[in-house]
Amino acid sequence: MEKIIARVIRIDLDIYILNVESTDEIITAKLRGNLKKKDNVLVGDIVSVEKVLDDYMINSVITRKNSLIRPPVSNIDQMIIVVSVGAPKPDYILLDKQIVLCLSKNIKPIICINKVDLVSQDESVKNDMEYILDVYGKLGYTIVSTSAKEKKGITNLEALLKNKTSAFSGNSGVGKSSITKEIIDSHHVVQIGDISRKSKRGKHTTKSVNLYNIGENTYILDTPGFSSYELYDIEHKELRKYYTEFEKCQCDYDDCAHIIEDESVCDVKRKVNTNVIDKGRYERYVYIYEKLKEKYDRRYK
Ligand SMILES: Nc1nc2c(ncn2[C@@H]2O[C@H](COP(=O)(O)OP(=O)(O)O)[C@@H](O)[C@H]2O)c(=O)[nH]1
Ligand SMILES: [Mg+2]
Ligand SMILES: [Zn+2]
Repeated sequence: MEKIIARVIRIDLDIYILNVESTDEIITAKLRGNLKKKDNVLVGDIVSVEKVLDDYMINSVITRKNSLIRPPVSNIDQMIIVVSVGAPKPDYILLDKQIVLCLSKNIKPIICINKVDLVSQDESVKNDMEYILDVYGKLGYTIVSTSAKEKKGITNLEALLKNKTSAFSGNSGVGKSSITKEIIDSHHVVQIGDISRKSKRGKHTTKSVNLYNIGENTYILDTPGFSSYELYDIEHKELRKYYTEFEKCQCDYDDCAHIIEDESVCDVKRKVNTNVIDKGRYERYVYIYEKLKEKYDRRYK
């Protein structure tokens, strides 16, 4: 019996489409009975497969690095958080929430500023671009600038993807599909829709989660459903752990939430007032904290 290690790149009802690690060959498989529980196997999982006569069967799932609920995916190394500097304008609350989500899931956040071709048109676009480069650059996050329209910066972005599994996120209209299409097309990725049609199961819907193999050990995740950025696992009290700029602060109390505490005891507040910490980042922290607290307070009601 042949034993194979493969990556789940798409799920069509009960058909699992896999990329075989050693050959990059694409195969379809079914689940062994013991795995047949919803969400036991996710797109992104690395699985152990056996060939039984002519059929491939998934025997087990190798321990995950991480997993997300919406979309249901696993083993994400980095998130390409796409923000557009114009049409739509950057949504900074969303950007900060996405960074928090990444840090809480051990995913490296990479900020991709798209639509940089619009910078020359408008002063406010330029200001947003400078704000992101300054504030998020100082925090140590990797930032890449692109124009999917003019095909600029895409190779810089691609260089960051090597040997990693990357998900693209960002609000609607920022250019995720344009960027991923550009990358997928240039790598001549096998069209997975064809395989699922051959299997005569389900329909090829745009909602499905696809993991594209764009080179040795390099995958990108294209999820049209990546619109829910609810911080479902995080309590308001924990939120502060995911703010890099708070790490160096010496508040008087270890459990300082940096919310109601006075400047005399809260070093975060002092650093906001002296512009060491960006005021916008802090105000958004307070906003997200309050939202998480409301949810927490409602939890048993
Ligand atoms: N000016 C400009 N428009 C872009 C750029 N990238 C995407 N767009 C346009 O923005 C709109 C939304 O792009 P899309 O890729 O569908 O965004 P998504 O919702 O994030 O997948 C489309 O009309 C694109 O043509 C860019 O770099 N510059
Ligand atoms: Mg899209
Ligand atoms: Zn504090």
